[in-house]
Amino acid sequence: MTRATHPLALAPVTAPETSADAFVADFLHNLNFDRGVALSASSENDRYFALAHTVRDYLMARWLEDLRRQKESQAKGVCYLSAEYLLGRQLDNNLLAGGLADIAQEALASCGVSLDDLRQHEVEPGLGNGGLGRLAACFVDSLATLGVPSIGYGIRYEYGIFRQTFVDGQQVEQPDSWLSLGSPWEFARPEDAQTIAFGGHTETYDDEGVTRSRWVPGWNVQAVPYNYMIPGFQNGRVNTLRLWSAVATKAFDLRIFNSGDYEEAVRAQTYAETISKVLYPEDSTPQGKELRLQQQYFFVAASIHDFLDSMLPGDYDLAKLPERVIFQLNDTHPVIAVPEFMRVLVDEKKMDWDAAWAITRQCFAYTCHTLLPEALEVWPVELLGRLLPRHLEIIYRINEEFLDAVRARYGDDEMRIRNMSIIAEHPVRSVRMAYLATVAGAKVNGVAELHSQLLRDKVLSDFDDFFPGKFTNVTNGVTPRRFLRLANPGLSGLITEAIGEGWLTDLERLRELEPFADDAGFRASFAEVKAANKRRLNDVLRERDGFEVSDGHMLDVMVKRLHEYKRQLLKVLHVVSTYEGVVSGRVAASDVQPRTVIFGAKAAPGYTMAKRIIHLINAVGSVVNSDPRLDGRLKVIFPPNYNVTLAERVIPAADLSEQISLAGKEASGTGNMKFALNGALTIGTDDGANVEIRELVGDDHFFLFGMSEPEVEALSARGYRPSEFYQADAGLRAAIDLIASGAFSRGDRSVFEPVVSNLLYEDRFMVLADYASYIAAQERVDAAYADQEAWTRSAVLNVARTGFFSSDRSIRDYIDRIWHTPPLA
Ligand code: B1H
Repeated sequence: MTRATHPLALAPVTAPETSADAFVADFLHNLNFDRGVALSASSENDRYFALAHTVRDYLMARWLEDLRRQKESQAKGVCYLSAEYLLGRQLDNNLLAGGLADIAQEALASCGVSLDDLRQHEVEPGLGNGGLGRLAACFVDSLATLGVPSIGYGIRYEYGIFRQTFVDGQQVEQPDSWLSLGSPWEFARPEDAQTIAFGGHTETYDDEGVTRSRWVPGWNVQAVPYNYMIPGFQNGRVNTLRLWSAVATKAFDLRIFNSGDYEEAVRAQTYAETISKVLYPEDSTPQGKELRLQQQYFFVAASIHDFLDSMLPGDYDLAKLPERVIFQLNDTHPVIAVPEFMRVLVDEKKMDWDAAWAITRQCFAYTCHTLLPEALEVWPVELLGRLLPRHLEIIYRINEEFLDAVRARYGDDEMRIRNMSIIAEHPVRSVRMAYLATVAGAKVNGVAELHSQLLRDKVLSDFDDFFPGKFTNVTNGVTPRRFLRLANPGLSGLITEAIGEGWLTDLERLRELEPFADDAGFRASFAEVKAANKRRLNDVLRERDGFEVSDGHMLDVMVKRLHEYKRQLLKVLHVVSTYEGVVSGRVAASDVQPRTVIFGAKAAPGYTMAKRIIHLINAVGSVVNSDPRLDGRLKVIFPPNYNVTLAERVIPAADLSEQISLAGKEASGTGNMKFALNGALTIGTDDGANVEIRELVGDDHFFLFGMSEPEVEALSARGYRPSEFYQADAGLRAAIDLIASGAFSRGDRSVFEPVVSNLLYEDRFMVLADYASYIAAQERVDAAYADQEAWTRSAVLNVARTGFFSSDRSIRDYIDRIWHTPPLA
C-alpha cells in the first residue's frame, strides 16, 4: 500500500478562525456543500445539521491532535466499558466546551436563524436506562475535562430507551427512532470494523508439541464503530466515545450468492443487525435473554480488539499491558470481557495461562451499582456455552483455580466453596457475573459510602475476606457543566458573580458561597432565579403536555425510574392523605401548603406492578387536580417520557427533592446530587449518597425520615407485617381505604386492588413502616417552606456544600484508588 501524503497534510489541521464572521462562513459552507441546500431553501433540520457540523469543525483539530497524542505517548489510559451512555442533547454541551456559544448565537442571528429553535430540534440519544447510563455520560465528560487519556466504548443502539406515552393514564411504549433524521455528531468508521464470532465448538490441537485449545465459531457479525467527540470543558481536549453497530459480514453476503436463497440470506442479514437494534429497557433487573448476552459480548470483544489493534505498536510486549491500560467494567454488563481477554492472550497470542491471568487481573476493575439480589446478573451455563463455548471453558478454569485457592486458605469448607463459586448450581447451573468480575478485578468499587460498606459486609463479604484491600468506594458524581452551567444559567450567573468562574472545574469552590446565605440581597436574587426557572419549566410543560404549574406553589419533585424499591407509592400515599384530609373535612383547604407534585418515571415494559403504579399516579392526579374542594392548592402532574432534556428543565425549578428509597436499596442515586446542587432541599432516607449529602449540608438543611438500614434489617428479622402498620395508623388507613374504594378509578375497586393488597400483605420495600415518619417529615417541610427567607438560606447552603458531588472528583478518586494513571497533563 502506498502511503498517501502531501506537504499540506503535514501541517496540523487547524480550526476555523474564532469569530462570528468565520462561523457564518463555515455554517453556510456546510449548509451548501454538506446538506446541498441554500439558506433560503433550508429546513430546520438542514440548519441544525449545518450548525452541528460547524461546531464539529471547530473541535476537529483538537480531536485529531488528541487521537495522535494518545497513541503516541503510550501512557496508561482508561477504557471505560459500558453498555449504556445516556448522553442527552449534544449541541449546547459542545458549544459550551468549545467556548463557541456566544459566537454561534451572534453568527446565526446575523443569518436570521434562532439558535433556540435549532437547539429544540435535536433528538437526544437515549442510549441508557437511568442513573447507570447517565453516570457513564458524566464520566466521559469529566475524563475529557481532566485530560485523562481514555476512550469510552459502548453500543450504538438503533433504538434507545422507549418513548413513553400515556393512554388513559397507562404507559404505552413507542420506539425511539433517534436516528431517523441521522445524527450530525457521529463519524462512521467502517474501515475499523471488527469481526465478532459466536457459537460453534472448541477443539484441542498440537502446536509444536504443546496442546492448545481453540475456538471454531459457528457464525459471525461485523462490528462497525461510530466515533463521537467528547470535548473537555474549554481545555482544548477532545476524547472519543466509540459505539459499535452490528452488520452482517461478507460471509453472510456470500451466502446470498451461493445458496441462491435470497430471502434466507436477507433474513440472516437482519439477524446480524438485531444485535445492536435496541436497548433493553430494564433498569436494575436484567433478563437473561440470549440477545442481551450477544450484545454484551459483541461490544466488549470489538472494544478489546480495537484497543489492541489500534492503540499498541506492532511489536508490543503484552506483559506490559497493565502499565498501558485499565478496562473499567461499568456493572456486570461488560464482564464477559474477562474471558475474552484471556482467550486472546492464551489462544491467540499463545501466552501461558498463568502469565495471562497475572496480566488480566491487573487490567480490569469492576464497579458494582446495586445491592438488589435480583439485579445481580447470571447467565445459564447452557446458554453461555452455546453462544461462547470457549469462554465457558475459560470461566470454568478461572473458577477451578480460584476455588483451589479458597480451599487452600479455608480448608474443605464446602458451604463457603458453594457460596463463593463463580458457578451457581440452583435453580439452574449459571455463571455469576459479579463473582467473575470480583475474582478478576484488580479493584471492586461501590458507588457511595454506604453502598460500598454493604457490599463488603453483605453481598460480597466472603470475597472481601479473601481479597483484603480489593474493595473500595468511589462516590458517584455529576457533571457541573451540563447540570449546573447549562441547565441553570440563572444560578450559574449568580454564582460566578459572587465567587468567579473557577467552580466550573473545581466544584468544591462552591463553599465560597456559604457567607452569601446570610446576605439578604443574594438570597433575593437566588429566589428570583428559582422563580424564573419555574416560569421556564411552566413554558416547557405547557407547550409539551399542556400542564400548568400554579404560581406560588412549592415544587415537589420525584423523578427517577419507576421501581418499587424507590417507593413512588410512598409519595402517592402522601398526596392521597392530604387530599383525603381535605375532602373528609378534617383539614381546611386553606391550611394546605400549596404544592405541585411532579412525577417523572418510566417503567420497564414487562414490570407489571410498576405500570400499575404509573396508572395510579395518573388516576390520583386527574381526581385531585379537578376537585374544587382543594381550591387549587394541590396539583399532581406527570409529564410522560422523562428524559435528560426534561431533567435539565425540571431540576433547576424544584424546591423539594424526593429521595425516599428504602434504606439499603438505592446504591447511590445521582438525581439527588443534581437537585441539591440546584438549590432544592431533600426529603430523604438514610440511603445511598443521601447519607453523604446530609452529612455535608447538615441536618438542619435536609429532611431525614424513615428507618436506617440496620433498622430495616431488624424489622425484617422480627418479621414484617404491613397490615399491623395499617391497623395502627388512622391516617394511613384512610388513604389506603380511599384508593381501595375506587375513588380514583370511577368506583371500580378492582383496578388498584393488586396495588392495595400488595401493600397490605407483602410490601417488600416497607412503605407502610416508613409512612408515619414520612408524613411527619412532610409536615416539617411545610413549616419550613412557610418561612421563605430561611428556606432560601437552606437552599443556598445546599448549593454551597455539595461541590463534592462533581463527577470530576469521582474521576480523581478513580485515578487515586483504582486506575493509578499518571499525573494529569
Ligand atoms: C443502577 C443499574 C442497572 N444500578 C441493570 N443498576 C440494568 C442494572 O439493563 N440493565 O439490566 C440497567 C441498570 N442501574 C443505578 O446506578 C443505581 O440504581 C443508582 O443508585 C446509581 O446511582 C446508578 C449509578 O451508579
